[in-house]
Amino acid sequence: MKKLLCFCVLFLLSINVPNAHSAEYSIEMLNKREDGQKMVYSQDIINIDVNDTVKWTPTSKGHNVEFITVPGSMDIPKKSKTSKEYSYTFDQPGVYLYQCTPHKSMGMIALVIVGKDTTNINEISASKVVGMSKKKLAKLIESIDS
Ligand SMILES: [Cu+2]
Repeated sequence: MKKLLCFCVLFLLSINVPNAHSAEYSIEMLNKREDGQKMVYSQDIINIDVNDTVKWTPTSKGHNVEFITVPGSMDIPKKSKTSKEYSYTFDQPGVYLYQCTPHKSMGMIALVIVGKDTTNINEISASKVVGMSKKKLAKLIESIDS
């Protein structure tokens, strides 16, 4: 009985180790989303853990992923090729802002929040976005705060 209890405790401990398994999430690049929004990613904000991967799929053609603001002093990842699948593994916590280069003025921007860390939100909010993306960015940031 004691042995069984010990096994159970070990088992519970083992499944609670953070980042024991990193996950992969999928985001689609779309001309039109189910909610009627045009030129959008399937998710405006995605919350993931450190070391998780996001894979962007070119469900509609003509889109890409270009990071604008990333946490701290890390380098901005290279922008992806238009109409190609793209994956990125987020090993640094914080908020990441990205846009679609061809539709950056049409509000085609989105956020990745890694490890629930929003300490760089002021840099995100000061990011240079254009056209309809200005309003959208403000809206996205507002939705994080609430
Ligand atoms: Cu686009």
